[in-house]
Amino acid sequence: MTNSALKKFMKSKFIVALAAVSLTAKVFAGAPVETPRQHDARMEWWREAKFGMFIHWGVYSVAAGEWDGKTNYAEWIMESAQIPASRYEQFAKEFDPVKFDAKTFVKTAKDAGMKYVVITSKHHDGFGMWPSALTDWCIKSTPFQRDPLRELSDECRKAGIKFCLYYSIMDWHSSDWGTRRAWNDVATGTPDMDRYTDYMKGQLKELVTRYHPGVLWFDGEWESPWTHERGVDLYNYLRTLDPKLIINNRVGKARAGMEGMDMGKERVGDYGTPEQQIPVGGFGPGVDWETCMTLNNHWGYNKHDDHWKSPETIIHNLCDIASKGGNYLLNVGPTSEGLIPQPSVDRLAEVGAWMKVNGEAIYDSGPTPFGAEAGTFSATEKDKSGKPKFIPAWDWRATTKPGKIYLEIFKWPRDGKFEIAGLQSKVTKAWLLANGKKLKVEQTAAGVSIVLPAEAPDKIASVICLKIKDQTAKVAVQK
Ligand code: H79
Repeated sequence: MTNSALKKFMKSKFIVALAAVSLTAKVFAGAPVETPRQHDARMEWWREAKFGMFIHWGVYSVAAGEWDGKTNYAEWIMESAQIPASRYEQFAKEFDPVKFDAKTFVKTAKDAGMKYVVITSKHHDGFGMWPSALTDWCIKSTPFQRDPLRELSDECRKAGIKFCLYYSIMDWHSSDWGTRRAWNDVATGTPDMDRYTDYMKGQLKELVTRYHPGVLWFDGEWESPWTHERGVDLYNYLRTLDPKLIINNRVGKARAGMEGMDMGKERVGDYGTPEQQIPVGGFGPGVDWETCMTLNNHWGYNKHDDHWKSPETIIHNLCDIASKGGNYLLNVGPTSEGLIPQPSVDRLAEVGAWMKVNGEAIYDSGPTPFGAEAGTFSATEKDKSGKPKFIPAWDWRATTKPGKIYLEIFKWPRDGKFEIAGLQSKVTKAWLLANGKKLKVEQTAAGVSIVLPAEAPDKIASVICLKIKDQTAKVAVQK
């Protein structure tokens, strides 16, 4: 299987690399005292879950992304189109999502293989999707005399799905948010961030005590009225209200742009939040993060947006993210009638069919032992220059569990074998998740070669499970 040149190459160029460079240390500061074990216990369900549904739903869905002849709006429409708050308030009068059925939402998430749901309780427009005692700018002021958060949280609990809430710190409607828009014609007095923070705490207390969210997902923290100190104080307040709560990093100010990870010392919150992107190379072990992403090009409902991601893209993203140690929070934007758009439902159903067969490789998995980005080298084949043939990472991904490696193969090899150089742990068994079919493995010091059937069992991603003798895979990775 090997030749002496290859052996020499491996000796000189391979290094044992089990840990990637960590760009970001663990993210939490100013938290109520918690041992690492207690922290792991609190994060446990979230780390196992891997795949969740984001729901961007609010009165902006009435506009359906269109205003004054322009059609590229969604949940940012109030700001982007500079709609006077008094006019924007009319959307609430027209928000009557009578077709909303929480059971259907939860079924769509569950059938997709999702384990948690994060719904916007309040987006940047400040509108509350629950009957708040602290403001009329909420679901109380719509014809829809129901409580969607109550209904959804109840159904989630019944279905074993974790119910979680998004909450925007920035508020374009409030009189007290520190950077008041010129078109906020309903605001009065002078903005007062202390009063605003009290209001937020009051609303969040309502949300935590009524709906018991597993996660509070903050956003809109970047404007200057919000400070690190306020972030730490809010984090501590909420963890005191519910010690089990998980809170994302956007409660604080340390997020580095849309990469979503905290840089510098002033870290707050429990996990990083890359937005619309998958971090190159991941962050190595010990860093919790979640990529949030849209299914088309908008978060909130936009009736003109047909740029749907393919099931292939979504499944590959899910594998990619898991192989880098992250979670995938995938968004739907329901209509003002209360329906998840059918193209979203269709795609999620396809992902769910894949997860039903292959979910074992994703849930509760750890990152790849082979290095997140580079790919690997063939154990036997050479390229034109005589070097071991490079197998680029876009052809496959890997995830791990104690004593197991899962290979998610995107592009089925045409030569009937899949090869990984550098795997030093003894493979005792190999099989396809799709049909349980056992696969022949040849292993030498250079790596393994897995003999495959001619046809891929899954045209999007076929998963091979390798049982290995070590609990943690030993791998020599080419630098
Ligand atoms: O709720 C969805 C979007 O409406 C919201 N986040 C997702 C989950 C979102 N808010 N803003 N954006 C998306 C894009 C805004 C980016 C910027 Fe910035 C705000 C660019 C400059 C200020 C964030 C903070 C990136 C750099 C600093």
